[in-house]
Amino acid sequence: MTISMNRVSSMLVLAIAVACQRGDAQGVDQRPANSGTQRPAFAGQTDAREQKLDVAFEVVTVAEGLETPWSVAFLPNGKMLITERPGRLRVVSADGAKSEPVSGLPPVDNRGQGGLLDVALDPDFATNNVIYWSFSEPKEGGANNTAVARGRFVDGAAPRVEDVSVIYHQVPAMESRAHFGSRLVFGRDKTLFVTQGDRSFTPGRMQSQDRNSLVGKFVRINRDGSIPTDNPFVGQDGVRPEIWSIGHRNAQAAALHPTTGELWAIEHGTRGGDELNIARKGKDYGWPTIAYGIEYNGGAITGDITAKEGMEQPVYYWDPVIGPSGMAFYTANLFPLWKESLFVGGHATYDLVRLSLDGNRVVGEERLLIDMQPRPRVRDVRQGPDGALYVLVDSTAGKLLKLVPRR
Ligand SMILES: [Ca+2]
Repeated sequence: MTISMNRVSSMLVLAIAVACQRGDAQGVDQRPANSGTQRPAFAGQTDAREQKLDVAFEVVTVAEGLETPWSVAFLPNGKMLITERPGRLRVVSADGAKSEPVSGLPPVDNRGQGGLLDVALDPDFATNNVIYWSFSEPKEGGANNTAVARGRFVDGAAPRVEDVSVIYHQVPAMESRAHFGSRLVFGRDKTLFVTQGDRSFTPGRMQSQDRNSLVGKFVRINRDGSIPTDNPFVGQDGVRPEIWSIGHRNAQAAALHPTTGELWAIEHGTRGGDELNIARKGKDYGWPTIAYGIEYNGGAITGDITAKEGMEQPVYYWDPVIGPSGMAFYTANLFPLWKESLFVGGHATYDLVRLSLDGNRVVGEERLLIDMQPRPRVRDVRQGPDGALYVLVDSTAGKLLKLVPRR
C-alpha cells in the first residue's frame, strides 16, 4: 500500500497531538493508555518524562523462603519484622535467619487478598517495645474487615507479643476477600493513619462516599485506639469520627513526607487509574464518583467523569496501571542521587518505580529491576537504617532484597 507523504505527516501530527494531550509523550511506559478520551487535569499529572539517573547498584538477597510476605519493619537491634500474609509474623536477622512465628497474634482471615498485612513500630518503641499490625479480621458468616492490633514485642528463642489488644475494627464488616488496604503510618504527632479499601464489590464501593461507613476511608486513631479530638468530623451527626479522608479505592502504599509531614498514599485504581494522593484532613478523593481509567471488565466508571467540584485531583496517576504496593521516600546518604526520590512497588508491573519530585509535583519517572530474572513482584519497599533500599518480593517463595551501591 502506498501512503502519500501528506498522509504520513498528517498521521504524525495527529499522533503528536494525542500524545501531548496525555502528557509530554516521553513517559516510561509505552503501552497504550486505557483512558480513551479522558484528559489529565493539569500538565504532568500522568506519563511523566522518563528520567534515568543511572545509579549503579547491586541487588543482595537478605532473606528467602518467606510465604507471601507483605511488610517489613526494622527493629533497633538490626533485626527485622516481616509479615507473611497467611498469618505469621517472623523476626529476621540481618544474615537472613528466620525465627519461628511470633506467638500471641489474633487469628486472621487469610482468604483472597486477606491475612496478616502491615506491621509498624511504635514511635516510642525504644522505651515501650510496642508494635502494631493490620490484618483482615474474621467475622461471622464469612464476613471480614480490616483491623489493627497492638502488643508488646518480646524477642528471644520463642518470640511473642504480650498485652495484645485489637484497637481498631473497620465497620461494617462485609463478605469480600479483597481491597483491605491497610498500610499503617504514624504522623509526627504519633497518631496512627490506616489506609483502607472499598472491598472490591459494588456494595463496598458505594460506601466510599458514605461518611457513616469506614469502607473506602483513611482513618486516624490514637495509639490506644481512641479518637483524636482534632479529627475532621468529630462531633458531627451521622459521620464516623475515625475518618481522616474519604473516597479511596484501595491504598496499599503510604508514607509520611519527610519534609512536610503530610500523608502521601498511592491507591490501586481502575484499569488506567492508579493514583498518588496527598491525603489531607477531611478531603474527598472522589472514588467512585470521579476516576481516571475504566472498569477492569471494560466500560465507564460510574458517571464517566474525572473531575468534580469538592473532590481532590490526584497528584499523579498511572495509565496503564502499575498495581502500587509499598512506597518510601528516600532520604539517606548511601545513594546521593536518589535523595528526595519516591520509590513505589510495582506489584502488577513486576518492577520498582522511582519518581522524581519537585515539591508536590511528579517531574520524572524511572523503572528499576526490569533486568532481574525472574522479575520481582514488589509488595513493599522501605529505606533501611543502613540507607539501603529494601524490597519485599511477593511470592509463595518470597524474598527480602536490598539495593546497595555497586562496588
Ligand atoms: Ca481519586
